[in-house]
Amino acid sequence: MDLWLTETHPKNFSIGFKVKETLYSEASEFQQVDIVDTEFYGRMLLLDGKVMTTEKDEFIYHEMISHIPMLAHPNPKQVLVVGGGDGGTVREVLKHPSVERVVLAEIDGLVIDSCRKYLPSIAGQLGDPRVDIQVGDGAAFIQQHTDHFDVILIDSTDPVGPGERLFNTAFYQNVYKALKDNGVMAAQSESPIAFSEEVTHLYRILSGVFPIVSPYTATIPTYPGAQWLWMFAAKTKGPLEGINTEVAAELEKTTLYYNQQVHRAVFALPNYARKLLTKEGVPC
Ligand code: SPD
Repeated sequence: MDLWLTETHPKNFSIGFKVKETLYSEASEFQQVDIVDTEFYGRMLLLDGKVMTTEKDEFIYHEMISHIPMLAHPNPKQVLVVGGGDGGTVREVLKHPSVERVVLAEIDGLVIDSCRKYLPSIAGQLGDPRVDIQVGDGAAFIQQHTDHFDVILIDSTDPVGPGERLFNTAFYQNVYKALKDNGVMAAQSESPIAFSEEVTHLYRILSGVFPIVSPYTATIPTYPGAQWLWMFAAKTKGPLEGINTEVAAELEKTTLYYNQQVHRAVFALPNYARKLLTKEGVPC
């Protein structure tokens, strides 16, 4: 009998995957954690039944959330990843030669442990000596730091469950405070088609905290709505001012999605997405 996994969306649509095998299924203190092997997308991590990452398309999300902000910083040494327990963002951050330390602040230790065991191509760099894993509330961790990080990456779940606490003004005020003066950040910011209200909400919050906010986009086939956004935010410099082209040129020899042409293109947003990035936010 064929076994299909269905992710349902509150707006009454769903995405389906034919399953080969369930590899891991446990309820943690925070959420249901599943890792399944699927016919087309390979192994995937689901939290509370929502797809977080898959072996086949994870490179798009992880390269986008990390390289765009990392290359906008002249010399990123101290990096914080909030969420991101699957390790994909950390793996990409470690490709930058200036990085001395990456803190991974993930609330759910079960996510880290299960990904290390069942998703080694994604989580395989979590044992790197530059990685400092802090299992706990990322919001509380950020609150304890001032003028400390060069780059902060918010690799959260959707704004429900444990991820909800990462979508409010107080949290981003603390992100601002935890960044050094030339610090930059990027946050996963949902889909302009499937999560239009959330996009407007996050853009308003960030614009109230940071002088520079630049959303950018790519397509993630396994996420609801497929077209996805991240928001770059900085204290002093736009995302395309002073890109570290030497590092970018080295990086693009190995990346699967990132290259310098893509880098310039991702800030071009379609009109329906631009309309969400106003005070009122006008969903299509
Ligand atoms: N709807 C899925 C949103 C997931 C965003 N975070 C993914 C984590 C991958 N490291």
